[in-house]
Formats: sequence, structure tokens, C-alpha cells
Amino acid sequence: AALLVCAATAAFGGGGGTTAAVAETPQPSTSQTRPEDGATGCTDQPLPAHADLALTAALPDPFRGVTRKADWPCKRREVSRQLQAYELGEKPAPVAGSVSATRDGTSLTVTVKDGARQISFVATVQLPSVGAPPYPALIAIGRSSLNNAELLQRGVALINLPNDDIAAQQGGGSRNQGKFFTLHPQSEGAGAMVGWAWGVSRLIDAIEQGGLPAIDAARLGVTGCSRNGKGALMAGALDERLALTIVQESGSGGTAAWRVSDAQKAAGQNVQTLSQIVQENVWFRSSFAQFGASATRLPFDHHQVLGLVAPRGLLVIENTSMEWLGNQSAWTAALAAREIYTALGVPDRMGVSQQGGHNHCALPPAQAVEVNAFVDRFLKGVTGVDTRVLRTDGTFVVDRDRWLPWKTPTLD
Ligand code: MCU
Repeated sequence: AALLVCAATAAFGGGGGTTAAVAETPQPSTSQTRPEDGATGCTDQPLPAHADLALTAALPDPFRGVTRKADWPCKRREVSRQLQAYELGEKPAPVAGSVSATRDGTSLTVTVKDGARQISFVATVQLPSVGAPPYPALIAIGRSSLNNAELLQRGVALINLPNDDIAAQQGGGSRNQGKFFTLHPQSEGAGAMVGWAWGVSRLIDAIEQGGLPAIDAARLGVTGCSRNGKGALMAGALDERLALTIVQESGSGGTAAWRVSDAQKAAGQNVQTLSQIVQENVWFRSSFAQFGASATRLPFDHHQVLGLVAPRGLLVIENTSMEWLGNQSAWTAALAAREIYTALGVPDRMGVSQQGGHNHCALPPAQAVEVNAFVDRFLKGVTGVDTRVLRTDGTFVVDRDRWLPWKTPTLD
């Protein structure tokens, strides 16, 4: 089904429409009031305007300012603020007491208010056939393209978030459309993905309030494939209540690093780049187009977006048969992200698996085994599960001197 959606809305490697680059000043972050953010007592640094950002050719050092494990929550907040300011748009904090939910069988209607405005979206739930409530659950951006029947048989519920209803992704003309923008007119210009991440967080608020008594709010994960895989990464990066993030075939704008994708493109490969993706769709904030000419101006790259999930569970699944996804770039970014997990002393909490020879978003059996391991450990709480997944069937040699010239510290 995912392939059909993509085929209907965009051509792989195609040109796309036009989107005007709008120069916007980064907004201050208000994230300390969000229930999904853990860091407290951080000193927020100013976010320079686009023209004042320094150029960095390599993947930026994810350990700048980090000398102890205890520094990680504030470092994480710094990268999260950069991600929102330059790439996604601001994730609004909910007004206290503004989220409510009503359940009707397998549908959960989540209502969010802001002043006189209110919106509702409907999430649908599939409960597992084994085990007893409250069940762990995977929240899917749109729908899950994992081994769904097997997951249900293993005692994990599946919840579908209607992401297109929350923030549309129908090409350049769908900018600012969807319930997220109806509720938050001040979010004009934000990318659809921050709307989806916001939707996941408000769904979790509703579950925490007992909206779905059959689901355990402390054992939630998120997943999505392709464009919705990019969204799953952003949801996992921006909500610390998610115990597991499974990012499937997300490619550029997801696991891949903008800088390395540009290098692949420069070497003649048909790889999606920053300058192309901001033309294709409204996943990113409109002002992100400013970086189209120079991804090296970004103060972070996607190894650090993956790193925002640390130290929580993260499984990256890619498909080496899809050149457009930038697998060399995804492999490089994922290995760089894994250095963050290593520095935090938990390398086995992040898995990376690249395998080709199958359709886009069609999970091959060997990757289903890896999904099961991560689900068992991080959602079901099974002990002794081996989650050391680090493999590719590609022939990628990571140029560490070029992309990862920094040192991974040993943090106390
Ligand atoms: C891999 O995700 C996207 C990709 O970024 C787009 O260029 C393409 O049009 O669609 C992919 C997708 O979402 O496929 C389902």
C-alpha cells in the first residue's frame, strides 16, 4: 500500500514543483513546558540566523560540549532546538489540560484545544491476540509496514496515527494544510513532519490519561516507512516517552545525512538531496529551502537527529536496492549516530540493518527477526535479547577522515 501512495503522489527521482525560499528568523524554543521533554535546567544558546552560521564540511561533531554522560540531556535539547529552528518548524507545547480522548471500540478520538480552537483526530487500534492488557504498542505514522501479523501474535498492539489528516503531504501545494495548522495558525510555514510528531505526542498524552486502558503508556514505540519513516524518526527524536523508534527505509530526510547525500549526488548517483526534497513536498519548514545551496551551513546533520533518540531504543532498517534513498549516506550517518550510543555506553540499544532485493517497504524475513528482537527488548521488556544488529549487504566504505573526523569520548 505504501508503494501505491508514493506512486500516486510523486515519482522517485523526479523533479517536482516549486516552493519559494522564505527567509525566516529562527524562533525561540518553548520546549521546557512539553510533557515529552526530559531536560531541565539547560542554558539555551542563541540560534544564529542562516547567514551567520559557519560552514562545516564534515558531519558536525556530536560531542561538542559533552564531557560527561550527564551533559547529554542538555546537548540533546540543543540539537532538538536546532532541528526545529532550521529544518522542521517549532513543535508547540500543549496548553495544560487541553488534551482529551473518547474511545469507541477500536477507535480513539483525540481532541486538542488551544483557546477557542479545537481539533480532533481518530487513531485506530489493533489489539494483539496473545498476552493480557495493558499491552505494549507500536504507534505507526500512517500504517506499519513491518511484520504486523507477527507483532500482533507476539503481544504487541498497533496504533495507526492519521498523519495526513494532521498535516498534509500532497506536494508543494499542500503547505499549511491539516488539523495541526487549523489548531496552530502561528505554525504557518512549519513542515508536515513536526505536525505528525506533535500528533504522536498528543496521542501519548491521551493514552497516559487512560484513553486506551488496554495499552501500557510506559511501553510505546513508533514506526513508519519511507516518507512516514522520516516522520517516525522525528516523532522518536522529539518525544522521550517513546521507548523504541523503528525507522524503515526513510532515506534522505530520515536516516541519510544531507552532506553525504550531496556527495553521492556529486559523484553521479541518483540520490535525493536537500535541494531536491524541499521542492518535492512539504515535509520540512518552508525556510529550510535556504539550505538547498549549502547543506554544510547546517549546524547539525541527521546522525545527530538519530542521536536525539539516544539512549532509548532505535532500529534503522534500510533497503540497498533503492539508490534514491542514499544508502551510502544512511550507512555513514547511522554509524556516526552509533558513536553517540557508544559514548553513552549503550551501543546495543541502536541497530542498523541494510538489505536489498525486495520492494520498497516490504520487510524481508531477516529484518523481521531484527524487529522482533528490538520489540521484545524495548517494548515487551524481555531480558537477555541480543540486539547487536549492525549489517549491510552494500559495499560501503565509510570515509571516517572525511565525515567523522572527530573523536568519540569515553563519558563517565
Ligand atoms: C523515501 O521516502 C520518499 C522519498 O523521499 C520521496 O522522494 C519519494 O517520492 O517517496 C518516498 C516515499 O515516501 O515512498 C513511499
